[in-house]
Amino acid sequence: MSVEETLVLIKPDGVARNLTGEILRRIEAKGYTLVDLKLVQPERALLAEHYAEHEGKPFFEPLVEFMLSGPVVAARVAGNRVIEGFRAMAGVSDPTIAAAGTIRGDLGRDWGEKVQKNLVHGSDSAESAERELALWFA
Ligand code: IDP
Repeated sequence: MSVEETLVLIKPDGVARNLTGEILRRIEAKGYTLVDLKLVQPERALLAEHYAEHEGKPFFEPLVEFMLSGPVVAARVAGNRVIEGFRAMAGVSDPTIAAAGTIRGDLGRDWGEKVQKNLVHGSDSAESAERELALWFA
C-alpha cells in the first residue's frame, strides 16, 4: 500500500452545473477518503500561485478568469496511489477526447472557448500535491 493525499478541485463549471455530488460520489465509490472538504471563492493570488507553471501561456489569463468565475470545491483526498488514481478517474484535460467512464469524458462538455472547462483538477505528482495542499488548506 502507498497511501497518499492529493488535492482535488471541483472547478466553477462543476459546481455551477450541480455536479459536486456526482463527482464526490465517484471519489468515495472508488474507496478514497475525504479528509477535508470546503466550498471556497478563491482569490487571484492563490490561483496565480496554483497555476504558476502555466504563467505566460496563452490560456493562463482565461484560466485564472474562469477559476474566479464562481465558487470552487477543494478536497483533501487520501487513498492508495490516489494521485495517479484520481488523474485516471478525471481523464485527459480535453473533455472532447477524454475516455468514457472518466469524469471529464462522461460529464465534460466541449465549450469551444479559450479555456478547457473540464470540471476538475487533480495534483499531478507527490511534489505538486504537497505544494497545492499547503496552498488550499493552509
Ligand atoms: P490538467 O488539469 O489536466 O492537469 P494542465 O496541463 O495542468 O491540465 O492545465 C491546467 C488547466 O489549464 C487544464 O485543466 C485546463 O483547464 C487548462 N488548459 C490546459 N491546456 C490548455 C489549452 O491548451 N487550452 C485551453 N485550456 C488549457
